[in-house]
Amino acid sequence: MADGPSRLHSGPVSVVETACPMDCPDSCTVTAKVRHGRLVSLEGGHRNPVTDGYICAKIRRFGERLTGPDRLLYPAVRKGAKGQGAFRRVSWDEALDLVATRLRETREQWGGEAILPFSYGGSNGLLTQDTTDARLWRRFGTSRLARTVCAAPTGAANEALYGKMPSVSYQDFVEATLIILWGVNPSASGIHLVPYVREAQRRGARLVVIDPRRTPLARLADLHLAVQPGSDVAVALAIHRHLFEHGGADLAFLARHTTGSEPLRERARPWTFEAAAEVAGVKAAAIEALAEWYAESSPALIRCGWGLERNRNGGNAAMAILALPAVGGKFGVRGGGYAMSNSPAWPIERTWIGAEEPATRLVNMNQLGRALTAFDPPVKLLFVYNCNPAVTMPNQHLVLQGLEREDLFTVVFDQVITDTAHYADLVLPATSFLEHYDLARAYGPISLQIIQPVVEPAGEARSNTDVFGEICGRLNLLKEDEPAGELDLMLQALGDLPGSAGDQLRENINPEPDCGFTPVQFVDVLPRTADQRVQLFSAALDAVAPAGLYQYQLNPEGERYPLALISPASDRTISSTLGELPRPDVKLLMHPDDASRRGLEDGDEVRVFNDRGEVRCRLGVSNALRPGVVSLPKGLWRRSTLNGQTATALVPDTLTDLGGGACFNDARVDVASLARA
Ligand SMILES: Nc1nc2c(c(=O)[nH]1)N[C@H]1C(S)=C(S)[C@@H](COP(=O)(O)OP(=O)(O)OC[C@H]3O[C@@H](n4cnc5c(=O)[nH]c(N)nc54)[C@H](O)[C@@H]3O)O[C@H]1N2
Ligand SMILES: Nc1nc2c(c(=O)[nH]1)N[C@H]1C(S)=C(S)[C@@H](COP(=O)(O)OP(=O)(O)OC[C@H]3O[C@@H](n4cnc5c(=O)[nH]c(N)nc54)[C@H](O)[C@@H]3O)O[C@H]1N2
Ligand SMILES: [Mo]
Repeated sequence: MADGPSRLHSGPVSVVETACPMDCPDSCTVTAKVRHGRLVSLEGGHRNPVTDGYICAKIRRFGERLTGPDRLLYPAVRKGAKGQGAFRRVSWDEALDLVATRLRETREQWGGEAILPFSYGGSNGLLTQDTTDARLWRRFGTSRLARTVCAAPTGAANEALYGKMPSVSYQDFVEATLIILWGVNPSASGIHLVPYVREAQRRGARLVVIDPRRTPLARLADLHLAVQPGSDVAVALAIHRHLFEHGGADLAFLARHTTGSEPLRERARPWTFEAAAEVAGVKAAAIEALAEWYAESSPALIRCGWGLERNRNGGNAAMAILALPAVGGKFGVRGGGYAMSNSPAWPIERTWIGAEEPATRLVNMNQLGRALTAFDPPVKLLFVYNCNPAVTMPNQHLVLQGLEREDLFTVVFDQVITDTAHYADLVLPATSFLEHYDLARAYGPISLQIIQPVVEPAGEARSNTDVFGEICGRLNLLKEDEPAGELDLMLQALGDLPGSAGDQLRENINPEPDCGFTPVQFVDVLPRTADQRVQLFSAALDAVAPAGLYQYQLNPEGERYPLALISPASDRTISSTLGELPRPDVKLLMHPDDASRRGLEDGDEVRVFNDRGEVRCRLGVSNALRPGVVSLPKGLWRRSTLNGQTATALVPDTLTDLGGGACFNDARVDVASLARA
């Protein structure tokens, strides 16, 4: 914190180059314009060549969050009922003493595992999570958190098959002659990919989109498979079957670079085009066309997204999809293979934490509601940061029920007074990426950039590194001379980065990882499995997955609730970040057939319900959705619907087949008019 008048960029006008850490694959370079210490504008910068010159409309508006009415400016303690959001300002000293005292008392009385640190940190750089915070929790011996809300099933699949090999970067999409966008909507979730896909099309590439919704790129595709949510594993296995049975399998590649192709072939055998079409609700001929195109095209590229993983079948779906380039022999050429999270391109060890993980209780974050209401020993102290679980975790009703517990002490450390912060006993104000140092690692294209403060922190906001460093200090958990402040940690992290990345970053150069910016799979990078082969089948995982590997399971709730609810990323928020800003009418989207069957019309007020909850909002009738599927935006705040429940109220807290992931797109619901309720 500055203890005098602000000096930072306080001249008439300055231009600061920084980067965006939001949870989006792209990681834009951002040029901030500041006048007399106040932010004037945010525009695209040029250091990251892929995001060259433009940023999304959301981040352009980030200034509205920075100084908006929801911004947290001071530490404060609760003075009303939980959920009410009434607070009394306290000093940082009081606040930090309170945290330290509560941590000590809770551990003494209930044991360290009664403390649950809760963070996801998707929209954080490398320094605002897993630095002094991890040091605190590890050394103090709290419960551990499995950060599974996102990318757990796809991550488990990528790890199992390829040991998380870096994948095809955006720049190389233009080389592909067939691009399959599978369960991904870059027009909202990573906009800088779109021009590369369009350029590939201009050069003659075929485009296939597999998505229950007609997304903007689905409209421009040669083939759109509007599959039923959760059926991807069947579609992928039908393509495998075709490859194995009609000469499309690359036997030489399989022999040399893989293990386990036989069991995969066996599991694929029942999945004729007709069988897969039946489950997916699409035409068998369409799957056949896709299989033939895939067999005959090279370079053929599959972009595996995250929409398909959020389902009980998500892990198996991701495995079956990621196995396709191995069976089809699509690696070894620029633009061929698969594209997924590229964060493994920078293998960063986080040595700066300086503490080993203890063997304490591991809590799956997707079951926060259960953890707060049914665990023994109970959770008595919850410390939430980098996360907004009241609206982003499954089974919202149970999460809120847990947060309402009078005997639970909840700390929420955030930039704004989120829906979760309304339930806090203590709120702490956090800085944003425009107010602190950090490192932004992209996970679509490959890049690593420095984030630097652009303006002074609003009010008394402080950075995570500083605050957790201070708490460590109050609990005597710091070793002598250990860096615990923001800038010290930044310098330490730069020193600990692989190769000369740290030195290059200091000199404002884009560092290049060992695999290069645009790796060709099986040329520049090999699987990071023990034997450097693709593990197409693992007996261990086969035993863990409820139905076994490469198997499909039906959602039994479909019998009572005929509509599948999905809740994908929207262009208004990043998860729930920026969800506080005013947004136009929020709608449940539904196909015209499903609407007329229920006597519903566009603009009607409806209730979307199942046994878990009910969301009240307006209806949007749209043929962009396939019949039988309805959609609500991800990341809504409670104020965005008519009754304060959001999509997560309808989402089960069951876990995916692999990776313990969330089943956001595996909800079954029905819809009725509110007027007639
Ligand atoms: N603007 C914006 N950008 C974001 C985010 C955001 O909230 N807003 N979130 C960021 C984060 S945290 C993530 S993880 C990524 C996610 O980015 P994406 O990978 O694009 O994931 P989603 O938006 O969840 O879903 C993508 C598509 O999958 C479809 N889908 C849903 N269920 C299924 C299914 O069962 N099978 C198939 N084939 N498709 C299905 C949806 O209709 C949707 O169009 O985006 C990041 N970027
Ligand atoms: N219905 C539905 N829900 C979903 C999904 C879905 O598909 N459907 N997708 C899920 C996915 S993919 C994800 S990744 C999760 C994400 O869910 P969350 O992890 O809850 O992410 P956000 O909603 O972005 O909340 C992050 C919070 O951290 C705060 N923050 C940012 N930077 C800092 C910092 O430096 N310090 C501190 N202390 N706080 C900071 C932000 O202000 C924000 O309130 O949402 C999931 N929720
Ligand atoms: Mo995510």
